[in-house]
Amino acid sequence: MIVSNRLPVDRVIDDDGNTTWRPSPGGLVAALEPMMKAEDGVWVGWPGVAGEEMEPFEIGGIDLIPVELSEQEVQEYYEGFSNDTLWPLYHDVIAPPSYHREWWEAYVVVNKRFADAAAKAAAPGAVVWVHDYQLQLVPKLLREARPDLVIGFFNHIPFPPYGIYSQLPWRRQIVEGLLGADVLGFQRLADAGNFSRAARRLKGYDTRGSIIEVPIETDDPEAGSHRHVTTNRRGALVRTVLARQFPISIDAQMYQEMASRPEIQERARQIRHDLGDPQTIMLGVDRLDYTKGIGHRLKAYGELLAERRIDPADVVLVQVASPSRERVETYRQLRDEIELTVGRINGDYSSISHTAINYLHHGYPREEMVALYLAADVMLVTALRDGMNLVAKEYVASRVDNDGVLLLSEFAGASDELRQAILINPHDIEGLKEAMLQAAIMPKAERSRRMRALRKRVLTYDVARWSKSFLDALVNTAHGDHRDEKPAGYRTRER
Ligand code: GDG
Repeated sequence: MIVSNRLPVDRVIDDDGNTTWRPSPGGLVAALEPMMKAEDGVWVGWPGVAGEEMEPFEIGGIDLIPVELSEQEVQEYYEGFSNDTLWPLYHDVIAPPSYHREWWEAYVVVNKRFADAAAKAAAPGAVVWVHDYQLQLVPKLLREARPDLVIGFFNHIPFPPYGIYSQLPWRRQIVEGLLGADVLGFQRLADAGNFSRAARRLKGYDTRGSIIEVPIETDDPEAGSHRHVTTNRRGALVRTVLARQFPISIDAQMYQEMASRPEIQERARQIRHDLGDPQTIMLGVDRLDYTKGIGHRLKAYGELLAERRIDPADVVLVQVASPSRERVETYRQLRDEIELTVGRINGDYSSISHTAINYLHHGYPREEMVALYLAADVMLVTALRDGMNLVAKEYVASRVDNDGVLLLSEFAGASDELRQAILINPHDIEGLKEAMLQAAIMPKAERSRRMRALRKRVLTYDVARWSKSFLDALVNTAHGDHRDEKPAGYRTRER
C-alpha cells in the first residue's frame, strides 16, 4: 500500500462536461507500477479535487482509495501547514515559515483521516509505504491502529538541522509521528543524521549508526506485537527504527529512449535553430519555487552580460519556470520578482534579433523537455536547498550523445552522487559566474569524460533500484532483520 498526499491521477473533463480520470505520469508511479500490479497494490491519497466524496476506483490496474479534503482543509493543511510552514522550514528557512495553530490543527485532522483510510483498507500484515512531509503523523497513527503492519516512510525533501527544526512549535509531535515507522528513508546522509539528532535531542532516544531505539512502555498492551523488540545496552525494552538515506532517482531508460528518437533529436535541432543557432544555450528547468535559486542564476547571468563577458549574440539562457503553488502569497511575490528581473535584463541586453533570456512560464510535455535537454549545452541547477533535484538526473539521462555540461548546486541532494558535474555554491555569485563561463568553454573531451561518468551513475542507480532498495529494507524489517546497508558508491561522509 502506498499512502501519499496526491493520488497518481488527474481529472479531465471532456467536451460534454463528463468527468474522467487519467493516470498522471510521474517517476514514482512508473517505478511502483509493476510491483503494485503484481502485489495487488492499493494507493491511498487525495484525488486533487476539494470537497468531493468519491468511492474507491481502479485505474491502470491499481486500486485507488480517495481521501476527501474540504476546500478549507486544502487551504490549511496543504497550502498552509505543508507548503507555507513545513516547506520553508525544511528548506533552511530560505523564506520565513508561517506558524498558525489552526493550520496545525487541520494537519492533525487530515493526517488522522489518511491513517484511518489506510488502516481500514490494508490487508493483514501489509507493507505500507507513506510518502512525504504532508503525512508525517501517519506512521504513528497507523501503528497504533494496526500494529500488524510493516510501515515505511520516505521524505522527499530535506530534513533540516536541529537548530532550524527546533523552531517548529510541534517539533515533538512530528518526530513521534515519524518514529511510528519501521524504516525512515531520506534523500541524503545529512538528512538522516539531522533526523536522528532531533530524536536524540527531543526524546532522549539512543541511536547506533542508522538505528534509533524507541523505548516500549512496559504497560503497553501491544508490546508483544511490535517488531524488532530487543533489549538495549541499558537493559530497557526498545523497538528499533532504521533511519538512513535512499537517494531517489528517475526512470533513466525512458529518458535515454526518448532522447534517442529521431523526432525528438530533430526537435532539439529546431529549438537551436529557432534560438538563432547560438554558440551556447544555457537552460534552467524548475518549478517556480524560491528553493530553486532562479534569482541567483539570473543575477549571475545579468552580471556576465553587464560586464560584457558574454555576448547575447553568442549565448542564450532558456528558463522554463513551471507554474507552482500560485495560491500561496510567497510564490506570487517570487513570480513578480523573477519576472521583474527577467524584464530588466532583457530590456537592457536584448536586441531585435537576440533575446538574452527566453523565459517560459508554462508546463511542457515530457517530449519537449527532453528536446530542450538535448539542445542545451549547459544545464543550470542552482538550488539553494533541494531534497534531490530530478532535473539534474533527467538532463544526464537524456544526453545520449555524451555531451553537455551540468552545473549543480552543492545544496541539492543530487550533488552527493553526481560528483563529475561542476559543483557550485549558488550564494557565491562570483563563483557561479566563473562556473558558467567555464561550462561555456569546456573542451569537448572534458565534457564527454564528465558526462560518461555521470551517465553511468544515473543509468545504474535508477528509480526502480531506489524503490527496490527501500522495499527490500522494509521487507527485511518484516522478517525482523534491520540490515543497515548503504547504497554503493555513495558519499558516506556527512557535511
Ligand atoms: C521534490 C523535491 C526531489 C518541471 N517542469 C516541468 C516538468 N517538471 C518535472 C521535472 C522533474 C520534476 O518536475 C521536478 O522534480 P525536482 O526533483 O526537480 O523538484 P520538486 O518538484 O521540487 O520535487 C526534490 C523530488 O521531490 C523527488 O523526490 O528530487 O528535491 O523538492 O521531473 O522534469 N515536467 C514536464 N513539464 C514541465 O514543464 N513534463
